[in-house]
Amino acid sequence: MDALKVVVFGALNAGKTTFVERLSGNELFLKGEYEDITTSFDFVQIQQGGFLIHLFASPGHRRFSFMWETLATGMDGAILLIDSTVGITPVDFELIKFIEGYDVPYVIVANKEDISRLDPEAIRAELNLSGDVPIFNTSALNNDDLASFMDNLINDITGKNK
Ligand SMILES: Nc1nc2c(ncn2[C@@H]2O[C@H](COP(=O)(O)OP(=O)(O)OP(=O)(O)O)[C@@H](O)[C@H]2O)c(=O)[nH]1
Ligand SMILES: [Mg+2]
Repeated sequence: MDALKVVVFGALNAGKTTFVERLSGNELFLKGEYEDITTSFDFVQIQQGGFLIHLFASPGHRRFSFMWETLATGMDGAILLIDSTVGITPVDFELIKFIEGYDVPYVIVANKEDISRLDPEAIRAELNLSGDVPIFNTSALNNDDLASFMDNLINDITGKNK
């Protein structure tokens, strides 16, 4: 089975660990946290769309941003999680720039829509994203279909969305 590497990025507390946990059925191979803050990274493998996906979640704390590059090495696609309760922050701008430097498909997921919801087109305008970057709203806690975002990303990676 072909393997793909996908990395979830996002600001502190955006819900990255929750997202990968729920997507994988709550069974992370590695959960790198101390007192609920990710201090290393999370890792799990899932099978989807005929691929074995090596799924990583980065630490959100700015102090650990030196690890982004290590995690991004060899990635085939990325997910940027935005905390809808906070809105778009400077770290999101930085992460977009960082991810775009890798020239891989990525999707934006505005999380915690159960508390507040950001308009996808307002996100697109604020982050100055082209029309082909998919932007979704979700709640990692409540949505049982997080796999659909991964499907969308897999299709972008494999060119099926084209
Ligand atoms: N209401 C709500 N809470 C959420 C959602 N997703 C995550 N949370 C909560 O937000 C908090 C942070 O979640 P984490 O998954 O640890 O966030 P993270 O992005 O991995 O945090 P760091 O890795 O430390 O940056 C936890 O209390 C989660 O339960 C959501 O969709 N809705
Ligand atoms: Mg985390």
